[in-house]
Amino acid sequence: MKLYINTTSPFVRLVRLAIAEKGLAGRVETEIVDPWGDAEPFLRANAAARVPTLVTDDGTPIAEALLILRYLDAIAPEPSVWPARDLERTLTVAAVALGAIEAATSIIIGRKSSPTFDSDAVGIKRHRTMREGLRRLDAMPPRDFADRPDIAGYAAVTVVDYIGFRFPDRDWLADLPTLSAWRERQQQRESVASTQPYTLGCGRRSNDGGGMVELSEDSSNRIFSTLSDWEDQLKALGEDIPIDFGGPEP
Ligand SMILES: N[C@@H](CCC(=O)N[C@@H](CS)C(=O)NCC(=O)O)C(=O)O
Repeated sequence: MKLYINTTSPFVRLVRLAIAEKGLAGRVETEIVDPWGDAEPFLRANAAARVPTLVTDDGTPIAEALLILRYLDAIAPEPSVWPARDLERTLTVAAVALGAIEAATSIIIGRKSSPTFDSDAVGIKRHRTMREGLRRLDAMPPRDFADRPDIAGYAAVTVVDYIGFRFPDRDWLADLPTLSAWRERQQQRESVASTQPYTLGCGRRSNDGGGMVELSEDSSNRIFSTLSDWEDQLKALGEDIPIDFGGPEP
């Protein structure tokens, strides 16, 4: 399978968390793309040209994070993304976190067309959604990954890290001790530690002008976990053309 990703997207992270927890990493080749670059194979796989996009082993494209998660549950049922036990609570918590993820990315994307997006009516509502979402997660945290990795935990860890990463002007968890402690406890989990968002990298643009980054054969078979991991792979390529993945894409 091929998964089109970037290194920052919270929607990509939801999928990468499930891939790691389900032990599927060895079956998924990842390719970093610029979602605004319209690289041909990526655009062919997803008319919306958004990450994540999965292409299955038989070439079937599947876009949208939640639909990809549905597929991953079908091919690797355990641990289930949405286990039957306590399903209602799991979905409630996940919905709060997913709402805040949507709000955060809509601000980052909104800034591309309107520099005043944050202070416009929609931006103000999105900021409230982030604040209120985190407050509700503090009141109703998910299970620890060690207990059960599911959609609630995936979405909560993703939103906490993404908001801290993209909106670093304040300490979002300062008044949220329960959520802060919950996040801290997940840090040792391999899937969590290895999927944190990061920006900036160096690589080699492919010649088709589509914005793809060429990676060595063996490095393209894995998910990059940290910036230094990414840099190590690029050093091995011997290429040094800066490519900024930390630009406006969420
Ligand atoms: N609903 C989609 C959202 C995906 C999404 O918005 N991805 C962003 C990166 S976080 C993207 O590719 N944006 C490019 C664009 O909006 O054209 C999902 O769940 O997968």
